[in-house]
Amino acid sequence: MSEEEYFKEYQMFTIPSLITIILLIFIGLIGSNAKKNPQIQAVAYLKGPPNSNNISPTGNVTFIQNGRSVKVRVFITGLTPGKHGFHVHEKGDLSNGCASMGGHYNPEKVTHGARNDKIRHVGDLGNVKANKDGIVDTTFTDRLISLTDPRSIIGRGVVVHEKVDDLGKGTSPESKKTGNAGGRVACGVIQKFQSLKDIQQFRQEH
Ligand SMILES: [Cu+2]
Ligand SMILES: [Zn+2]
Repeated sequence: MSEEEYFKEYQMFTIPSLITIILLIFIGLIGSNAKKNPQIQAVAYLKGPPNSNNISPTGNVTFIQNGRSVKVRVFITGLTPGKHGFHVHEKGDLSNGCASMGGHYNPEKVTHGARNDKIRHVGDLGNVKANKDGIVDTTFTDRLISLTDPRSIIGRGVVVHEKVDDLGKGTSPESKKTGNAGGRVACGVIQKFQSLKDIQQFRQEH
């Protein structure tokens, strides 16, 4: 066998083999990803009316169920700098903008509180803090909200408020109900997602 023939045969053998190996690696990666991601996930795309600077707050909140707790990732732009009350509200109803989302999600009919308080609304997620550019970029874990029954927040609303939530520590009676967080500057409906494809499709539709 000449060197050229040998090389041709070598190529014929190796190129299809390489393709097969690459394909197998890909299939393996997809498979392991599916196994690694059995968690229930949800997302809310937030939108709000233009503020005094004519900027509309927008953002997204991602929820990942991790055993009994839920990891919450928040990204919002267009807010005024400082702390803003951040809650899950009862209804995923945008028929009258953020105003139709009802009160704080409170299935146990208790008083308003901070995220780390023993007594709080299920929807009480405290405050998020916007930096000097009006951006919130934060992650936290909560043990009371859930993406499964009976305290599921799927189909309910996320609301970002104009002002800081006093976490039930204020002096007015309203403090134990709403935290005096003021108006609603952005909101969105919490939607369940199984895969990245669902998220892409949802983004195209909205
Ligand atoms: Cu609220
Ligand atoms: Zn509350």
